[in-house]
Amino acid sequence: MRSLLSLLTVIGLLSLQPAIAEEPIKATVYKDPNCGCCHEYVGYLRQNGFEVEVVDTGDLMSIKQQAGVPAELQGCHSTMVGGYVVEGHVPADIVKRLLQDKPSVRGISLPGMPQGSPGMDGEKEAPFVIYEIPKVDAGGGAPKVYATE
Ligand SMILES: [Cu+2]
Repeated sequence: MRSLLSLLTVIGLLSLQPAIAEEPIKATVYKDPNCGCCHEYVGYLRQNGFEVEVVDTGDLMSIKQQAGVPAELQGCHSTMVGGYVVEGHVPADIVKRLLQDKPSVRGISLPGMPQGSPGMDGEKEAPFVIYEIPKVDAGGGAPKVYATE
């Protein structure tokens, strides 16, 4: 009886494994309908295990204001994922790290649409610097670096 139970447990764990690995991460991307690189970024997220809902809007500004993104950290599109806001062309592995680490921030941002970043054309010329979007406005202080890639 006991070995049957443990066998069932093993089978149960085995069948759980792929479900966990393949579970898509739900995200919503707010973008301008005419933004090409934003559209490319949505495709990139989908290729990297995200289930993306796209909201086209001509009023991104109020979305960013509601999300508490300061002007200097605003990207060309806003991705809402796991209670965070992700601004701009942030690499997927860094978004996944954010969701695992769960830091006490509003979100993260890769400002300025650097060449060669996910969804952007061109060759990468310098490391991507991803900043924290603080929960409380830092009041003019320099933004903290979350990750460099
Ligand atoms: Cu862009």
